[in-house]
Amino acid sequence: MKKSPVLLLINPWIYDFAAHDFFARPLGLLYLASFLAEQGFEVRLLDCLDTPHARSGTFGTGRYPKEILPTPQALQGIPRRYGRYGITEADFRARLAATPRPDAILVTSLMTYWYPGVQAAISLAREQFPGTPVILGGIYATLCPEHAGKHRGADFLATGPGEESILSNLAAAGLPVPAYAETLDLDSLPYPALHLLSHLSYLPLLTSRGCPLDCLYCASRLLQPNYRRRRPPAVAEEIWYWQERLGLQDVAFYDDALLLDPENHLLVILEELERRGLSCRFHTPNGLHTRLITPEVARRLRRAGFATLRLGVETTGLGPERLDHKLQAGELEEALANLREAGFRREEIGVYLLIGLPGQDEEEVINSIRRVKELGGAPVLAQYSPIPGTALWPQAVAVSRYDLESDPLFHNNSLFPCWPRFSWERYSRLKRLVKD
Ligand code: B12
Ligand code: SF4
Repeated sequence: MKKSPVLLLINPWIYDFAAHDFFARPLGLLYLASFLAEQGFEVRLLDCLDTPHARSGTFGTGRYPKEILPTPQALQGIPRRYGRYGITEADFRARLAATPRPDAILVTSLMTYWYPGVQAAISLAREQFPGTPVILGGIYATLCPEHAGKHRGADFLATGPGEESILSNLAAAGLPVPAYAETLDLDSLPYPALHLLSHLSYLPLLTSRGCPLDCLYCASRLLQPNYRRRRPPAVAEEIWYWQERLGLQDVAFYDDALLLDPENHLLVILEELERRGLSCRFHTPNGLHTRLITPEVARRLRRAGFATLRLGVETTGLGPERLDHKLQAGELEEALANLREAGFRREEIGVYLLIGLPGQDEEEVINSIRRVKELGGAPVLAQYSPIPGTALWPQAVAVSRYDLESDPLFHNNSLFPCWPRFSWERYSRLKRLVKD
């Protein structure tokens, strides 16, 4: 029998000032892994973030191990400790050494400003396997193709959804690939290869890809140009499948637009789970569309066991300066009242407030924090990260005190790159206001 080509899939380290596993797993790479296994490849995974940290927080979240590193030249002067999050370099080398020589190495990428981790992983993998082709894909590769192409040491760069491009990239790298008829039907893809992770503590789940809205600061459309949904029974079946095998109760939705058209999507999924007698604890680390939280939706979320809610609100201001089309007068008030009425406690209702936007006034943030608290929600400050290709990018570049176009390190949200008068003291004041 002919031997299957071996592919080594790598999820690199995070290099940053701060990182927390708040339901973060490399779902894109895991989807690619199962897709390739189905196409006949032998797939090996090396996930730099798959450490036993997970149970240090609630619901399987937690703190990654961190090794302090020198701060890169471009970020000098930031009074926080830069470092590498995840497994140690020695561990990475040992795992590479224990892997049979692969026919190709596939590397994923997430935040644009985490590229030093990508670079480090590629360079060590090349040391161990000289001559093996390296293909880089994922979010950083898609949002910064020029930078990724020039600087990261891969032989091939893949942008956009990997299922559409990986076979032609492997063929270009000289591997034999099967014929494959592309499909837009998400339910025809195999489940992500969650079983390859050693320390999984919750199920990451996607019921759709993309988002039909177009908020000025968001990259959703650049990453997934078509909004597509799975069929509700297929989603329920996947949850059942993983619960049977992995016995995990916590489920984290990764959707950009989970709540759209609830009567035909999320509520049907929840109904199906109830019919099957499945009990889960759900988390929505990505913001939900606030205006869609009707009394009925709120009741159903409560009954189904939603434990971590995050609402995508940006700001409570309703003037023309809003950068999204997500909220109109009275909608936040109504959504929060509906959630409280359904039995959610304040600390369970996290309301994302985007801070550090170009031209954003600190007063507006203060008002938003106060308003959310008054309404019975818990404000959660989400620091803005400027993203190339988004409608807000030109303005971000114009106001930033960093040369955003020269280096994606400057997209780091910890820098507040688009608040010209930023100071840690101001930020601490805002954080205190959230807590008080
Ligand atoms: C889920 C999600 C999260 C999750 C966890 C993500 C994770 N795995 O770690 C949570 C909620 C924790 C999160 C947090 C944040 N996130 Co986020 N997140 C997302 C989201 C919605 C989906 C990512 C995802 O899993 N998609 C599903 C999979 C299937 O798609 P995928 O990863 O892209 O993979 C596909 C392709 O890229 C490709 N591919 C992937 N790897 C490879 C490899 C090869 C070789 C090939 C060929 C192809 C390939 O094929 C895959 C399958 O089709 C994206 C937006 C989006 N629509 O993508 C934002 C996004 C990545 N997040 C973003 C931001 C800003 C943040 C935060 C900073 C928000 C904040 N202010 O706090 C934090 C920071 C996280 C941290 N740890 O510090 C930005 C990116 C900013 C940037 N500069 O890069 C995005 C783009 C959203 C946006 N605003 O537009 N996030
Ligand atoms: S609603 Fe959310 S996912 Fe959709 S475009 Fe706006 S920020 Fe992006």
